[in-house]
Amino acid sequence: MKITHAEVILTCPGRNFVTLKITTDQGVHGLGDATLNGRELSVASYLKDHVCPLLIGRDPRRIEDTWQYLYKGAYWRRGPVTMSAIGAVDMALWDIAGKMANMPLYQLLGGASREHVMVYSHATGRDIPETLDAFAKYQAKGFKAIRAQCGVPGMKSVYGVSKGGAYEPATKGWPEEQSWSTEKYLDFAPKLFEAIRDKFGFDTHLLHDVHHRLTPIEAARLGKSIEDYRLFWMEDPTPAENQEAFRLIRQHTVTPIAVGEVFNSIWDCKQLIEEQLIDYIRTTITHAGGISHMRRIADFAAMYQVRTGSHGPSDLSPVCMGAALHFDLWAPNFGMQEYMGYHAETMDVFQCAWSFHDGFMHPGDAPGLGVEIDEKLAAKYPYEPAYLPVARLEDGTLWNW
Ligand code: CS2
Ligand code: MG
Repeated sequence: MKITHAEVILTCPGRNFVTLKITTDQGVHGLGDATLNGRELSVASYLKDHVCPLLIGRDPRRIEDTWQYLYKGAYWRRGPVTMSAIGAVDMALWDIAGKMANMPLYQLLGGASREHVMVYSHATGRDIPETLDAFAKYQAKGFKAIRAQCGVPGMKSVYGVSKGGAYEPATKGWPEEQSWSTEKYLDFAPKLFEAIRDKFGFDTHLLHDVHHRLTPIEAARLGKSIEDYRLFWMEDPTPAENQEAFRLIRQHTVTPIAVGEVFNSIWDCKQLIEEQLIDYIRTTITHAGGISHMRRIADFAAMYQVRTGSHGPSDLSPVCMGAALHFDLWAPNFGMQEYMGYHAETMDVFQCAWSFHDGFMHPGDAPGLGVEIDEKLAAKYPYEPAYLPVARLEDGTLWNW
């Protein structure tokens, strides 16, 4: 069996997505998501110019060997562009393997470890009453876990708060400039969680994303000050390039920590996991080298009782979401899956076998990933340049967005 075609599909049905389609001489094809928000064209070029030509003629069943070939064979290892490209190839080859075996991916991985996958979505508001309303709406939809983000008094714009409609961080054109005040945020955040617990009690899991904004000692202070509200997790409390920094946070608080949406490999989370400095690892199928590499991360994490909590924003395509749900259903140490949802146009372009019911998702039983793309419709939505915002402190210093 041989790979005969590998092509990249760029489309913008509501937002940009990069999809890899690999076809075999037996007419079976597989899809992989290669979307890297704000840097889509780099991954598309990496695939088109450097990876697709190498795939032609290879045996699609040699998934592991292809992974090693692309990782070790590039000489230049890791990084979001390389690992997203490898991730897309890996996903597409698993999709082909599932279709050839006539089995859904989760069965190939070893079968379901649970009935379905708990997912969380985002309740956001410009102030506390609006966030409480949004929280109630997600509860009414059946969600058992909800992330809460809220505008902060005195700050013009805050991460995670939409300007109306579904939250979408990227904007068309040049990066938007936002401002940030740690003092105002730290003062306000506990009040948000207090209001949520007062109104809704403790039955729904409560999550929150700090989005890399604090220093380690500030993160420790936040974690300590919100312990009574028993968050499911506090996400990305401080940038994680320096993994040791999390020791300091751990010394001060028992608020659980989730990190890793910007990581690309097992090496990025090695110390965080080995020293049990986090509770949930948020790497994703697309950005962390596909199903083959994510399985390594999950198994490694399991040794230290760290569970998975994969990133699932609307800027990863439904192909990644499909792959993630198969993975989550299998992973023995699954913890939680993010599911932000998609624009209606996106769901017209991608046909998905997955389902949502009462706060849980299931990948479905279609062979492979269970996600297909309508290429004709995709062609009607050409790529549009869009970027994530940048954040500055109130004095103009560039900060972590
Ligand atoms: C986020 C994302 O989902 C999350 O937890 O941190 O919204 C993130 O900002 C985007 O995926 C960036 O592209
Ligand atoms: Mg996040």
